[in-house]
Amino acid sequence: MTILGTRPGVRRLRAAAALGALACALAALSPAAAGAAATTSGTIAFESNRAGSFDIFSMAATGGGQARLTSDPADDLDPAWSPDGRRIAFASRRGNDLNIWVMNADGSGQVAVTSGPGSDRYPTWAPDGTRIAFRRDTGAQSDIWVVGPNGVAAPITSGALADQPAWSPNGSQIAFVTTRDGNDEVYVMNADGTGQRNLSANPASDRSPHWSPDSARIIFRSLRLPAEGRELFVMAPDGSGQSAFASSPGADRTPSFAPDGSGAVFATGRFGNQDIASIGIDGSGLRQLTIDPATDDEPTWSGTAAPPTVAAPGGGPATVARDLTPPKLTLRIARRQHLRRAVRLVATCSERCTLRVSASVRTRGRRGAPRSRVYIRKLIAGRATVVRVKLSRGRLAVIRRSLRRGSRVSATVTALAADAAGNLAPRVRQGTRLLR
Ligand SMILES: [Ca+2]
Ligand SMILES: [Ca+2]
Ligand SMILES: [Ca+2]
Ligand SMILES: [Ca+2]
Repeated sequence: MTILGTRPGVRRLRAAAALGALACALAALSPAAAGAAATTSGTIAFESNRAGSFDIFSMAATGGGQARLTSDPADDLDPAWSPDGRRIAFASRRGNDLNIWVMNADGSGQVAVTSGPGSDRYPTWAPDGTRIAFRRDTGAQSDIWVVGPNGVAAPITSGALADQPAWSPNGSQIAFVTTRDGNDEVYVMNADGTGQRNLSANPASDRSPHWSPDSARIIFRSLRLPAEGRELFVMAPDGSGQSAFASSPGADRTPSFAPDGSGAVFATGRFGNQDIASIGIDGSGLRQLTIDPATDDEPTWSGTAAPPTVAAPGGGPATVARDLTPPKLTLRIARRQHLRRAVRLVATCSERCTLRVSASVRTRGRRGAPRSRVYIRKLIAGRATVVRVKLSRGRLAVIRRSLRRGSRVSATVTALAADAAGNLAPRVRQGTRLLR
């Protein structure tokens, strides 16, 4: 989907104003949903390919202050906060070999801590901050290794077909993924590699385990609900009480607990491309945190890392972690649509906004597939901007036929606003309007 011309000349602005007068404002948001959202404090690291290769980024838990921490042309993946929040371990393919690296939380001091043959990924810190467990895949074997402060790495499993280790915050156990039983299962073992046992025990794929801060719960993603795709589950560390806490038609993956246990941050396809979102541990309070059209993945949340800082436009101090009151965003769908190529909207924001728009058009009660590509538009405070949501030729033909037959045609538009620091409004604005 593409947003067409936005340079509204004076005439178009007048036309927009006229359209605005004709069109009724879209439905206002309902008040905050019941239930507990995840905290908005702390700092989140994640990977994104928005600058070409994958890099590690950090941001406030409101989405504000997004900072790029690595800039190597090789892929940088799998960030993991040290327990004190001062360093980030990650995997990097520099030199065409995957190894574990460590850097300071601001991206300085990047140094490899493993080397040599084998693809090393998924670092996870021991709670004392001196050792890092990771997966080493040599092609013949895939096991969990631990590298200590002296730089010496040693395996703690043998022939385990193991992947994605996660060290419990109390230090006693490491959860991991293995295919030894014919499908992906979440296992747990003692931190020395003994006592391995299957926790998930389900024929569907179960991956990406991560511990709650009190080591009393493990979240993971499972494909066991085939109609839903990848969904987030929680269970006790003995495998009991497995239940889904986040599910939607869009795939949810790579969950990580909030530092206070109030919820989780995860990667999701719910918003048209892969983005980072947070959600309360009871499944309420979904909040989108990234709006970039690139792939954003593998988020991890620290309660002790220093919050990100960015300079405000103009040089003043930026309010980076703002629990944003949604800017007053008005969306109108023009009543008289010519429907040559697009549904025409008029958007006005009370402050500088980054706007993501998606739309679906329903004919005779049949909903068209919501547009999955993302429009990113920057709106200037208070200025009405015409936005055209382009539709496919086939979709337009169907809509025109419906209109000729006198059928009802309605458009639903969803928009999310962000402030200048990148904090995203906690909820979207959505409205539906009859085109005829
Ligand atoms: Ca990179
Ligand atoms: Ca290597
Ligand atoms: Ca399984
Ligand atoms: Ca994205």
